[in-house]
Amino acid sequence: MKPKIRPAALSAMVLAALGANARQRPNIVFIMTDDHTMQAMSAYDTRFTETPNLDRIAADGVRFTRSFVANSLSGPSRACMLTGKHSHKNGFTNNEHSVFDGSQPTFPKYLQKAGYQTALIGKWHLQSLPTGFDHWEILPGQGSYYQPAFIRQQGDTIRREGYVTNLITDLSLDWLKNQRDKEKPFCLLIHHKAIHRNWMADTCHLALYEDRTFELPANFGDTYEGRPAAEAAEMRIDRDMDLAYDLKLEDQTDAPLADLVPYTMGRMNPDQRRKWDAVYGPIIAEFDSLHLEGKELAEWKYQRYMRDYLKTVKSLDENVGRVLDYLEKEGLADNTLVVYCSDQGFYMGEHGWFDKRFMYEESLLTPLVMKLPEGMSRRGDIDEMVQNIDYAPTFLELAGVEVPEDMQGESLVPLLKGEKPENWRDYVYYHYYEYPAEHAVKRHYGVRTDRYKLMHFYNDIDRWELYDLQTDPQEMHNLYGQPGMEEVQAQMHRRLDEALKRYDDPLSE
Ligand SMILES: [Ca+2]
Repeated sequence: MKPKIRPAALSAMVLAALGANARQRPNIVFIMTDDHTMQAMSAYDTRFTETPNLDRIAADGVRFTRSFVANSLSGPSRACMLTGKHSHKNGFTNNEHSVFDGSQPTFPKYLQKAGYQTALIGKWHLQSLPTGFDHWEILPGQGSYYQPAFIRQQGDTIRREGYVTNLITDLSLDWLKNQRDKEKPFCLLIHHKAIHRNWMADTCHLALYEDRTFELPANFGDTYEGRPAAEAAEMRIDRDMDLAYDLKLEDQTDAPLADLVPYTMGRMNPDQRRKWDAVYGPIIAEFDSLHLEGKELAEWKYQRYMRDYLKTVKSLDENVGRVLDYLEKEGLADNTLVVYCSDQGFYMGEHGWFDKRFMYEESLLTPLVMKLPEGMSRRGDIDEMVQNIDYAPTFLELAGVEVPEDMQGESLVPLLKGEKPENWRDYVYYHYYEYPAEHAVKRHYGVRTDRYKLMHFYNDIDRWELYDLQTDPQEMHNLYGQPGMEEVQAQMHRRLDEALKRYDDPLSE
């Protein structure tokens, strides 16, 4: 005989259970920026700038000291995060030709199915439109710093007045305050356009750092000996950084990328333009009077690059602070996981470069700090090797959703609870595909262990590189094939073979 429960009582019980559940499950605020590197975040590196708000997240929570990406490029990195899978599995290998297959499972879809409300504001950069979100508003492609266009869920594209980092934050706060269903746990992705090239600051930060001179990295004058793929890359500050487009010297009309200037500077309104000219007018005049060449020109460009980049970071830091303040004020902070990361690291003059793509440390690493919800006791540094394919399984486990077998990342929840898991991964696997393309970084893959890194550049080149990160952290000395390295080299090859098989990369066939 079936137990007799009156329908009204039953629904009250179900609602009570759901309500309790909804209160317990933590919210997720996943803040990501573009091309923000550890060297420019004071929780990691205090040489160049202060990022007090980003550092608040780490101070109240955890800082990952060895946080890596699987493919150091915008779209591919985002696809790895959404799916918890390496590029060859999620299909988005490069920005030039890939289109994200939005019908595949992603963490927002799993969370949505589990009763979370999901939203995405800002940069998306995956060619197809977002799926798995209750609400979204995205920048087309890379987006613009001033008066950016946004594609809205209802299908139209509108141009919003203002500076992109402020606007993405305004829209995110508006969703939190006015649009979400407050009965449900939520997962909000705040994905910024900043600090992507061409590093245009908000008008209130234009004068920052103009009196600062930044120390050059020790390997700024790298000559790429023993590293032909590094030599072939076109991302040198002295040769490839564009005076007009990158450094905003608008009178340099014969610079290679000068024709792009109207698409960036041309978007400013008269008030923004006036403030801009007040700062950059004298800089242009100074440059024209100096007639710099060679080393002096390279170093002048480096200083301009550093200043513009760091000004753009400042606005980002302040806007992240607004979100943290809101969560605290509304009593949401205690039960919310706040994640801050970038889609990859970036070169700040190391090897003479800007940009990313390579498996060398500066762009293989990415900042990752988290403020933890109630019940997670870990604080301080987490030194285990983690990767951006780990975010999806982490969010799922936190939400009480079973992590699907085919996700390749590892949930970070045990680390966040303060456990010391045995058998944590002892290498990360990396694979970069976008070649031939801008910046001419050749295709390569490899593994990085605690101490060593093995990389293979392929396609129109066949070269191996091996580094001892303990004795050569700047990766200047390729030890591949060097006497005395036989054992390490053989060991690293075994590791790489194991990684290719483990992650089922077609290269393993
Ligand atoms: Ca990026």
